[in-house]
Order: sequence, then structure tokens, then C-alpha cells
Amino acid sequence: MIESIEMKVTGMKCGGCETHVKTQLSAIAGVHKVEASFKDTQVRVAFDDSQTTLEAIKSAIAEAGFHVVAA
Ligand SMILES: [Cu+2]
Repeated sequence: MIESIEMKVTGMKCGGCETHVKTQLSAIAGVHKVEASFKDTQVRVAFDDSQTTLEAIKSAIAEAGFHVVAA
């Protein structure tokens, strides 16, 4: 099933950071769509929950150097 989630993510400071988040998350199998906004400190992800998990997505954001505040 496709899950659509919205997370509050801090640490993004420019369009390059948005791109970084999108690139990292798009590399995960099962991630269909990523939107990131540093202005809104928000990341939206649509993913197939039979292929990946919210935890995997959160840790990919953390590995990219950003912080998931709430999901
Ligand atoms: Cu940046």
C-alpha cells in the first residue's frame, strides 16, 4: 500500500539541501515521490510500505545530516 507522510525536518537551509534530501530518499527502493521545502521545514514522502518503512526513511534523512523533528 502507498503511504503518504509528512514530516517536520530541520537543518535544510537552501534549495541544495532540498535536493540532497530528495536524492537520498529517492534512492530508497519503494519511495515513489519526495517533496522537500526548507522554508516550511517539511518533507513529504509517498512510499510503498511493502518495500520500505518510515524508519528507513527517517534514518536516511538523518544520514543526510538533517533532523526529523516529528512525523
Ligand atoms: Cu543547503
